[in-house]
Amino acid sequence: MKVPRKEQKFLPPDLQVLPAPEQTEEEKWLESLETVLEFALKDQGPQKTARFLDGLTERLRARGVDVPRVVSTPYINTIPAEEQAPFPGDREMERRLKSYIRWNAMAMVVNANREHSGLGGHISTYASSATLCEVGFNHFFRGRTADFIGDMVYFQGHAAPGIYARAFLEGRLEERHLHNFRQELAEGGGLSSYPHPYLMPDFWQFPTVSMGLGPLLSIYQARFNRYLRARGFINGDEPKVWAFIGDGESDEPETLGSLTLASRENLDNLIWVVNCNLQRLDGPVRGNGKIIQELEAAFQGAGWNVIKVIWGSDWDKLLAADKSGLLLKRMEEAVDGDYQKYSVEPGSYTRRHFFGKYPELLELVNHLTDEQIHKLLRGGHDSLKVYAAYKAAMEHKGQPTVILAKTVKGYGLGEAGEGRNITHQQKKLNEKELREFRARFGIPVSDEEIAQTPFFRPLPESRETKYMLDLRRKLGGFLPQRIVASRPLDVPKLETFGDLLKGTSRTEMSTTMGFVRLLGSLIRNKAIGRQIVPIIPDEARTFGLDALFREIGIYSSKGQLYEPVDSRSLLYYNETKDGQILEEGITEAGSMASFVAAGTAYATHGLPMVPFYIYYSMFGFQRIGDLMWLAGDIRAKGFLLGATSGRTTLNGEGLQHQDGHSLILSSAIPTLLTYDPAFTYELAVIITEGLRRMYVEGEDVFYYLTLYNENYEMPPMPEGVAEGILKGLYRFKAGPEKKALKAHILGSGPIIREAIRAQEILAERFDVSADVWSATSYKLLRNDALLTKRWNMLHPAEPPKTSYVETVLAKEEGVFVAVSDNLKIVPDQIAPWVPGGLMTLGTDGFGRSDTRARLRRFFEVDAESTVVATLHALAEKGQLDKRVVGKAIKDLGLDPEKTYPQLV
Ligand SMILES: Cc1ncc(C[n+]2csc(CCOP(=O)(O)OP(=O)(O)O)c2C)c(N)n1
Ligand SMILES: [Mg+2]
Repeated sequence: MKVPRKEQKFLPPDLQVLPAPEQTEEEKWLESLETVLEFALKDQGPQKTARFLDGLTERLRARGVDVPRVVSTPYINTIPAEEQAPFPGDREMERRLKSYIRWNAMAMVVNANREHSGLGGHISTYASSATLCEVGFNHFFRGRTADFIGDMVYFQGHAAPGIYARAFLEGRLEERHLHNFRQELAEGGGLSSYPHPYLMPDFWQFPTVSMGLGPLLSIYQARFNRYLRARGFINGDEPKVWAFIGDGESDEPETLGSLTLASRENLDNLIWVVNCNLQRLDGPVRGNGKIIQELEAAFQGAGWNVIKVIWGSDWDKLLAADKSGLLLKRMEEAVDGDYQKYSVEPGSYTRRHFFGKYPELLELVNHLTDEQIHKLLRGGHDSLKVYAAYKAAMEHKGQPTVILAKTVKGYGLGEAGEGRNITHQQKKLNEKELREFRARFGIPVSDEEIAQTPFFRPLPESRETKYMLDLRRKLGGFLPQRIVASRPLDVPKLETFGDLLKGTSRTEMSTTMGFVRLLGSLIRNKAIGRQIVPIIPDEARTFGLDALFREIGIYSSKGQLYEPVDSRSLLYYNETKDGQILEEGITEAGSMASFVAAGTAYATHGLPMVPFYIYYSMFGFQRIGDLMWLAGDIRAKGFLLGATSGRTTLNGEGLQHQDGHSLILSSAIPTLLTYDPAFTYELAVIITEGLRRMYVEGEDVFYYLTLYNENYEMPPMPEGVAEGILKGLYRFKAGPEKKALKAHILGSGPIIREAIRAQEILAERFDVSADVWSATSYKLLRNDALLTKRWNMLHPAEPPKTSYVETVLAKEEGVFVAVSDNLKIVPDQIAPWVPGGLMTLGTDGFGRSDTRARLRRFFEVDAESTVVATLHALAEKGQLDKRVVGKAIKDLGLDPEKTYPQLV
């Protein structure tokens, strides 16, 4: 350790090497290196010097010298001015067009909120990203043509006004649309607040506004594009996937969580643009630091190509003129909070506080007025810099690229919000602010009109419009645009799954095993087998899907570079370049992103792919519910399979694993059909119908099925139950005739077997005939009942209709009891339509690890508890003496004083 002499006195005596008057060898070396450095700085400037040093470090490393890795580079543009690709466009024309778009984007929000305060919307985000978007639109984003699928662009969700404003200039939207921004229920419809394919299915492709989901999806989309290519589904020009992301958004774990997948997979078809306006909603993203440097380190470490676009062209001259290196030093010293301040204060402030720190720097800007200093552009507002960065990103090979572009939030809003902490939520501009905006961007709106904030669009025959449309034409057409043109699939008929329909007679099987067989059969199906995309987050062995490893292979862009340890076994871990399985590792979010990419391939690629995503049901809606909600919005198709479901059926894993509520969470997604099947034939019926509805009829729905791991004998499919299975309820096993009392027990999943056992006890010991029903979907029963009820209310003069559940149960006598391995609220969804009400048993409360039998007694969903509940329901109706219930509790061994797991 070399310690400067003046600090040595703080060292313990044995480490002090006093005196050392002579120059050491090391000091001599340093001195000569400094001479070289000084020469380089003077002659070549700081940027080049920094690169020389980088080069030198690389050479040292190549010779085996252990130079510590640097994860961030100097706070300047990655592409030096002299290496910048020339800008091919008409700058003045593009500036004008961009100004009109800025104006209209602002006007949309201001108008909406003037008429209806509280509608909201964002001005300042697009104001900061206009150049980033426009350079892309004019020069890079390729539209869909007959032989090119088009680039896939994820726009920052709350920059939507800018995207609408551009579509308006292009003639794709009219004034009335812009007037109805955020007023979708207005006459003639309106524009959705954010990108929502569900609401604007011909326009938006990718929902993004839930922070972090867009970035995550874009990585998996780029990877899925490669998967389709590797499997021979697509060829020709490769689309680029672009994602525009906020710097604040980078705080979301979903944003940065999958970066290494993109580099590992060499996704050079992926370009991220992080709009580093240094602010999020409340204030600065990293006031005390530098978000660009922090992100550079993260991306660099994750193996991405990083291009920083920090300074606009005006700074090139200053950097070149600064031979002292002090400008770079000052740039590095100032924290983001300072830079935010410079964007708010006048140029005189920046002169004094930024340049003024070192007298040499003051000289550097002597020739500039305060106004000119204030207007020194940040890189993300300079089309030349942005163009050069995009071009370099397009050409970069072997890695994904991130462009970190420094901008000003609310750029152009002046006192109405530019760089201010309140800018994110600024929705109103007063007349003075509007006039300033107009002047700054040269908007041809008259004094009389300005207070009305009219939209402005150059005439179709104007040079501006022609210029803009011409560029789009050359790039293949408009964007964003969602086009669905995929062929229907030749889906299998139910008989194909004969094995699952005829039952297992004496051998035992779980619904999970049944599903694995069904999936195997689908994969082997000649017509659609190749279209099936099995997705698993590291649980294939848990669910018994490992047999597929060898059969269809695990997708890996690298193939298998090693000999797997189990290569001699039949089911070895088989990674191949054209593998069909997406084995995602331990990432439910990543797996769901793959589901979305595969489930939307019918639109993004015109290819009907069928994802089956199978996972631990507890780590689905509970963990990544927002992504599943998005799957509905983006109109993804496919099957979600929540395996190891049931709070008592998955028994040993305990509290964190045992799911009894995914059916409730999933019920909230409007286009998701949820099912809780008990038997393998039910699975076959539901999946066959799902394939038909989604891939033949083209319905934009998707499916959630719970799967359980309890083995039991699977009965053969009874006659005539298909409709009931699909609608949510059918009689599975009628009770014996000639009993004194009548009851009905609705069971689902494996708990139906407790219902069957209860049926036997009730008949044998209590003279009650109970029918057992299989309730496959309470959600669908309820929705149908709700719709019927509403129709009846609104059509008082017409004969009332009856819902399916009412029709089926109307003729039945006796009491109704429901039991399942889920929260009581799951069956309770249909209670209002059950004649005489519903007595429900369920698994409310935190799970425990124990045997199934003990757990079922604990949660009171076993046969004995079901018997008592049925007798209680009969007693409540006055059909049975309550003392019989008391005796049953005792005889069946139930403890009336035990606490119930649900505590509050
Ligand atoms: C998951 C999620 N959390 C919170 C929000 C609310 N929200 C919308 S924009 C925003 C700030 C975004 O800041 P940044 O990502 O830096 O984007 P900028 O507007 O600065 O470009 C927040 C918190 C959201 N849309 N999604
Ligand atoms: Mg921001």
